[in-house]
Amino acid sequence: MEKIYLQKTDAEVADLIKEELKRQENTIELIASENIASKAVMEAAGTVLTNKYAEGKPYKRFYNGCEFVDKIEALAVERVKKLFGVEHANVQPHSGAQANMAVFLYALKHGDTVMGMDLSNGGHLTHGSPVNFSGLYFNVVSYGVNEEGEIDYDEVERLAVENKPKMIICGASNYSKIIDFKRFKEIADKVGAYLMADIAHIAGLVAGGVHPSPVGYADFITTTTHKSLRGPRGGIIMCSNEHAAGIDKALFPGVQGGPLEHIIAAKAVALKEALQPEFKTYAEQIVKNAKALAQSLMDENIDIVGNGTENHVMTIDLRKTGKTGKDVANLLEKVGITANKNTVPNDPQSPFVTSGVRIGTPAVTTRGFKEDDMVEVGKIIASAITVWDNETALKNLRERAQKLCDKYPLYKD
Ligand code: DSN
Repeated sequence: MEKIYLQKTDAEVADLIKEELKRQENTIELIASENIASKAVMEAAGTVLTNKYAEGKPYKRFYNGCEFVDKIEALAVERVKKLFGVEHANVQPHSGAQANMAVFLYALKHGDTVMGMDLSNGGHLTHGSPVNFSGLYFNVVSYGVNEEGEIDYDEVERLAVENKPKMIICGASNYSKIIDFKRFKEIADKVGAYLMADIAHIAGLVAGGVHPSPVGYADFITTTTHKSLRGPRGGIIMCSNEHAAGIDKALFPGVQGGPLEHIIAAKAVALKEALQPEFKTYAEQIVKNAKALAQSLMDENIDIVGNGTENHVMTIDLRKTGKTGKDVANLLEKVGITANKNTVPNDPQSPFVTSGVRIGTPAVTTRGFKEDDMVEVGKIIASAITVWDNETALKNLRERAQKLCDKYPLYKD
């Protein structure tokens, strides 16, 4: 991955990228929303396609010279349709947030009522957080999870009947159970609401057939491409033909200008990878690894919200330890494990401190970690929380983490 021209032109940036590569190589990445894109994906992202303006849709552009980007974008669209079995796909969203914004613009009017999962209960900023456009310009009714970290569907139904939202959002950034899309659709139908499924976190699991698909239930499906789907950073919107023209118009010119064709090419490559039989094995292994990690932690007397996971993600509940999520996430970085602080249900701490740490397995599974390795990762985490500020013990744990990193190089050639 030598970057000859970059090194000559801007050694400062080139050296920092090298440092970041080293950091990734020598760290066990447990941030549930991160992954390790293939060299092919990165190669496509770093191409002359970055030079091209292509506002509009394939074969209907506002600029000339789009012959090849048209073909690339059309390929990406076809691959999304095949992978998820949808009628229409737009691969232009720069991110999941932009994809969600376009759905809001298409489906809602300023001030309409929308229901989504509360951010501190595992939802997402764009699902109605008061500091986000979704919370600032719409009337938001939030639902949460119970102490076991599960959505209470009866409560969602009660809130929907009471508040008559125009759209209900399902999907989460931190949810360790399987989402019941059918039940959400029944609730949405009962109150005449649109249903939007944001599958950003689980897209790879849905693509791999490990989690149920919202297709056939949700009116709009949005996702990012860089989480469990393992592509470049970006977003996708999927819907039926009925909403296709409106959704496309909401994204461009409604939300975005020119699409990032270099990233769209990288999305096409990632989608081709996700269509291979090996991807199904990968998706299955993500969940097996998450279950093994959850079990290992619980065996070491560490609480997990909901006592396990059916997903790629789980939350360590630190309440009985007296430690905070913020401090434990910083401690883990010392022993070579990256994770992020996260609230637990009914968290007594603020979102900046928290009583939990979110951990997930998409990235380590890409590296090749298997269940046995996850047991060791669980032991390292549990020991770190116990030994706390014993520098010698922490150094020893750092060495154990390094052994796992050395066993599974980030990029094999
Ligand atoms: N920030 C992402 C996550 O970490 O889950 C969601 O967009």
